Amino acid sequence: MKHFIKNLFRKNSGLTVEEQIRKKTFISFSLFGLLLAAGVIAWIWILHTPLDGGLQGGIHEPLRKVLNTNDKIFTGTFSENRTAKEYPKSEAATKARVNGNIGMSDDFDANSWKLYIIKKKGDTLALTLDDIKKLPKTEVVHNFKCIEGWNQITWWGGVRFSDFIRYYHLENEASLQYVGMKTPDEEYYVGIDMRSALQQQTILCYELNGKPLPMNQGYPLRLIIPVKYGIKNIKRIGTIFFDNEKPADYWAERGYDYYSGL
Ligand SMILES: Nc1nc2c(c(=O)[nH]1)N[C@H]1C(S)=C(S)[C@@H](COP(=O)(O)O)O[C@H]1N2
Ligand SMILES: [Mo]
Repeated sequence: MKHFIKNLFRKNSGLTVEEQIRKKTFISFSLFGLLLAAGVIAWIWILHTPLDGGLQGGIHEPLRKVLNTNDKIFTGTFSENRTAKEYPKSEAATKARVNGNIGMSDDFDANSWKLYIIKKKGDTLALTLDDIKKLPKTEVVHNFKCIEGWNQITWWGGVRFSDFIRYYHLENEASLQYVGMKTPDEEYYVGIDMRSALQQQTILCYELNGKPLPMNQGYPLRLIIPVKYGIKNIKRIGTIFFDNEKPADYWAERGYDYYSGL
C-alpha cells in the first residue's frame, strides 16, 4: 500500500507497466468519485435553498437565476422584426382546442364587462368591447403552442396592441419595461416584456375563425401573442397595467420560464 501511494508521485518512466496501469486506474476512479460527490453536494445544496414562488411553490432560487440569465440572453437578442410564421386561413383548425380555465369562473357577467386600463394610481380607463372594435382589425394565423406539448394552427382577429396603445395615448405607459394583464377575478395573470407586447403580431383578440370568441376561449377579449407559448395568451382580460418591475405571472410563480418566448 505504502509502495502504491509512493508510486502515485513517481514519474511513469520509473514504474513498471503494471504499476503505470494501476496508477492511471486509481487516478481516473478518484477523479470520477470527486466529481460525483461535488455534483451530489451541489444538488443537495440547491434543494435546501428557498423556493422563489413562496407559498405557491415555484423553483429553487439558484435555478431561477439560471432562467433569469436565459431571459437576459433572449431579450438581448430579440429583434422587433422577429415574427412568428403565419399560415393561410385554410390551414387553420376549424375546431380550436380549449385548454385552461383558471380565472374563467361561471358567475362571470359578460354584459357588465369592461376593460380597465390602469394608467396611474387613480387614473383608469374603462373601455367597452365597442371601444376596442372600432380600431382597425388585424388578423393572424399562426401555430399556437402549449408547453404541455400540443400545437395547432389557429386564426384570430383583434386589435394590434401597438395600435391600441397609440389610439388611447398610452405611449408613456408603454415606455415602461412590462405590461401586466389579469382576469376580472384576478385568478389568472401574466406579465409580458413590452417589446414582445408591442410586436406587430400581438393582438387584443375578440375573434376566432372570423366569429366572436367563444366563452371558454376568452370572450369578450383575450391576448394573442404569437411570439410566446400558450401560457402567456391570457383569456378573458379584465385589467391591463404597466410597470418597470416584472408583473406577477401565474405560471412563472409555479416554476415556468417568465419570458416563455418561442
Ligand atoms: N384565463 C386563462 N387564460 C389562459 C389559461 C387559463 O387557464 N386561464 N391557460 C393558458 C394556456 S396554458 C393555454 S395553452 C391557452 C389555451 O388557449 P385555448 O383554450 O384557446 O386553446 O390559454 C392560456 N390562457
Ligand atoms: Mo398551455
